Amino acid sequence: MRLKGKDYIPKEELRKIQLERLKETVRRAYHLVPFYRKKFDEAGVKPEDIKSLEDLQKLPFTTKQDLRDNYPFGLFAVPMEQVVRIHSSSGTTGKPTVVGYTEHDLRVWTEVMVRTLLMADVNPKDIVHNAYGYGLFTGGLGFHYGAEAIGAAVVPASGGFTKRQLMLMKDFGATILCSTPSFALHLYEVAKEEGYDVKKDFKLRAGFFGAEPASEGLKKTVAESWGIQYVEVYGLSEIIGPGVAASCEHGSLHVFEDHFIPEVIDPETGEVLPDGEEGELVLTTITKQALPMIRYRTKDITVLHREPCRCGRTIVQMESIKGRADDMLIVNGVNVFPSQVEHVITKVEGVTPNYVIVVDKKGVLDKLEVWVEVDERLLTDGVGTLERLKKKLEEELLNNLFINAKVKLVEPKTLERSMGKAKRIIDKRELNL
Ligand code: DLL
Repeated sequence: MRLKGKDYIPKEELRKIQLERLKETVRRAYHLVPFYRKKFDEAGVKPEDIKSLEDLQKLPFTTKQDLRDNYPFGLFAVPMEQVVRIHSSSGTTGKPTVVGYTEHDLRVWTEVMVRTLLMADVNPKDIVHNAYGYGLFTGGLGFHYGAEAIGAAVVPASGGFTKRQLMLMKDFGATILCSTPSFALHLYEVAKEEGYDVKKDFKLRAGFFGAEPASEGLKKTVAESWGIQYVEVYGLSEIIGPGVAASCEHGSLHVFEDHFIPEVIDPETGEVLPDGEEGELVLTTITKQALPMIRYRTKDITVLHREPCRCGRTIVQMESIKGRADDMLIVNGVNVFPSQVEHVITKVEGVTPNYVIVVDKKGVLDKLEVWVEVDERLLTDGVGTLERLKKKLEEELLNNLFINAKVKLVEPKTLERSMGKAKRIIDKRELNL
């Protein structure tokens, strides 16, 4: 429980710790990583110029491309004999991004994962069913080490084999589920199909969900169907893995800012935005040894808030990620994220939260089609019902998001399920060009 106290540290004290750690990180990066030295020199900044937390803004950004250009280990700040773990993120194009950890880094990671799990008071009596993928992906091992450090019993289920996972969850009496939100929904759907009485057969009391965006509607569906506390977890391998931020009992995501300093910038100009304004999240690690990340552009769109949280934690709050800048669709001039489409869908009665967005081009205009699975119970209703439902969804999308999308209702269980991160967009524009 001592670690939980770190979330309540007085703000002034926190700022002091951050500044000290930031200075040290910048010094190490400059002297140990030629890439950072070159970039800082080009920008005309020296480690000594960092005298306050605001001076962070003087430093240049780091991007995924920088990691790729220095593939695999070019940004490491320690010799390989000090590296004890390597992870990598798959990356849809080109080389993966590779990240390394020293023993100290693994301790930091475990600490933030313990603080994450304490958001639902995970304790030694808990049985933690970990359905995040084990392997190069950071989800599996990140949760594993955190839960073990608490003394809970971890079931390293990893992804896939849905029916077997349900059997183990029931037979072992899992109290905690860790998975992507889309997989949690999939587990629930299969549990119903298999005839489980979800609230009686399972002992789940909380779940830790992340690695992909989830709308408020999907979170509510997952929490209510399983009857559990929904803890959101945010993170990325470049920074550490899961455990950069986690949500408290009031649903506010808190960034563990004694380890990671967040900023929000205008993605176009790079200008730092004031708290309360939406933009791209930029993160700086201030305790990591093997791979210090300075002003890393995450491409994730969010808002920071510093007003006190009802839970009493003093560390900064972050809104749930709306989406990645890469995934933002521009439909005839209107910007829209898949999570916003999801939010609209989850508010309409008669459909499930399973959907994909198909983007195509018609002349110069982008054309959007949303395929949504209807609720099984509606299949026996007449064509008229389905037609009205389709119209209703189209109207809601237009009224809420100002986009003209065509809705296609599809039969239950026809859209592909993912065992990890869900794929929500099918972009035909690239194929047509
Ligand atoms: O997804 C780490 C993780 C594992 C986080 C398990 C939470 C739970 P990457 O594979 O490197 O790492 O992907 C990082 O996933 O930049 C976001 O775009 C997205 N992401 C992660 N958490 C959330 C979240 C892991 N809670 C990328 N909400 C990030 C929305 C998320 N997007």
